[in-house]
Amino acid sequence: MSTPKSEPRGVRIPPDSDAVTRQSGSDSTSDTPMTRRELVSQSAAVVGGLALFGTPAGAATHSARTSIGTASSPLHLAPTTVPPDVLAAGTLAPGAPGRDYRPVVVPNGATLPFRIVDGVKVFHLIAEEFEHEFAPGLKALCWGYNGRTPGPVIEAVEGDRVRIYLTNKLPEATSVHWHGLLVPSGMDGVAGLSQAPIPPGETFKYEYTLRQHGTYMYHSHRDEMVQMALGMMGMFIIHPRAPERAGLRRADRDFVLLSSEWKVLPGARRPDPVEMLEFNVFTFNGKSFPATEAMVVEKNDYVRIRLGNLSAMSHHPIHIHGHAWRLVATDGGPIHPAGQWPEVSVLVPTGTTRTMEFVADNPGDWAIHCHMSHHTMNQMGHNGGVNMIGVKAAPLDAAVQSTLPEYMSMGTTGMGDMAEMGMAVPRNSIPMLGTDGQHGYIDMGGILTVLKVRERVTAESAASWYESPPGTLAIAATAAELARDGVNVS
Ligand SMILES: [Cu+2]
Repeated sequence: MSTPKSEPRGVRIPPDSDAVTRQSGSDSTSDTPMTRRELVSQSAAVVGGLALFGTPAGAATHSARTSIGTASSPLHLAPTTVPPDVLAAGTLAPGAPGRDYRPVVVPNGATLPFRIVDGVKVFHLIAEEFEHEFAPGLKALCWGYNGRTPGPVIEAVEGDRVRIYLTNKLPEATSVHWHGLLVPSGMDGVAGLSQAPIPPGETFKYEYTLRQHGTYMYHSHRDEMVQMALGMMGMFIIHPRAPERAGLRRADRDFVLLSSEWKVLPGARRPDPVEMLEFNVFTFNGKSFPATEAMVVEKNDYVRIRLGNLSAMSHHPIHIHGHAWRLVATDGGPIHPAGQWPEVSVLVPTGTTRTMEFVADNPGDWAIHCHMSHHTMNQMGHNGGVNMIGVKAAPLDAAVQSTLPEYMSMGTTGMGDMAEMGMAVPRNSIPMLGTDGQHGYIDMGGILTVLKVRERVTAESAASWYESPPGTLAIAATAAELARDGVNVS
């Protein structure tokens, strides 16, 4: 890629972002105007400022002005808040939760524990089969990591050295790819291309230094069609080492949601990996609404939601109610503030992540869901067969009832009420499952969750529905109101 020397892609480099910005182009070639000698001397200056990393941001007043990986670094470089040679030196202490980052929240999920051995963060993933519940009433044998799908979130800090063991307890070979991570080729995890497949029973070791920050993923890269359809995926979060230095805001609540899609025929024991079109189970973090765990935040919290999508075939436009959010990063890196679009829906194509941030300033219960209406529907919405809407069913019902007295046509006025009728369903299936809300039945499922914005988060306010203040709830219009406003409903 040819990068303009001083103003990559039209982004103006602030006059003071000299040394490291330029130096950061050094490891790749000659597209910066700096000589090798200049580079060495400036690197020394940078290393001199190294002690500042790991100290509170306010204490750091100058030195290594790293490009923020957004505004001023050429696009082919890793998004980083510390100079590349500092990362390469491998001298940064392992990032610690609380000190270096505020841990993410994983609704319905978990983060992967680690131990530190000689300065290296050691993780252990176990690829295995287990029984997974998508929502009450629907279980299937899935494949994933450490007993869950998606696998536990790997959470680390830019500059960390990580060593990740993968033990294969599946009946076939596997491998794991680090989606979006800038790793050595031999660590990239594509079976056959970058490494040998990991046979059943074997444990492989991946080890590299995290030289970027952002929202990434991991997933099987061997027999992907089968292994990913059965659930072999997870998220990989790398916190910036020095966010304030790079103008990045710390979030009060930092959520991680990975969407996926499945074909589970009613009564089937396993998801069908051969399905290409007609998926019937749609999930956030492996759960279909109403099994998705609500995301609870306090009014005026600065909220980050990291959306990943590893569906086999679908892209998901994820929509937020009651707020507008900004797209601040993708799995390619952070977006310069000037380029951050305000949105209320963001398309998350499969194989990507989208990181959204907003101030939760609007108290209430707000849906966050895929806007493809078939993706907020559970199984039977897709196996329902005949379209009965508008059909005058009485004559048909009368005819059928002569042999099947219980028979009644369904769905002639729409399907919204079918969910709560509690119709008999095939074993191990969730035909039209929704749930009781405060104001009636919520007839949705799939990729939907609830953002609860509370004045004060307590166990009680988190567990209950939002109570609308007087005058702020839609209710039936009175005759007097209709007359007053000249609304004729006859
Ligand atoms: Cu969708």
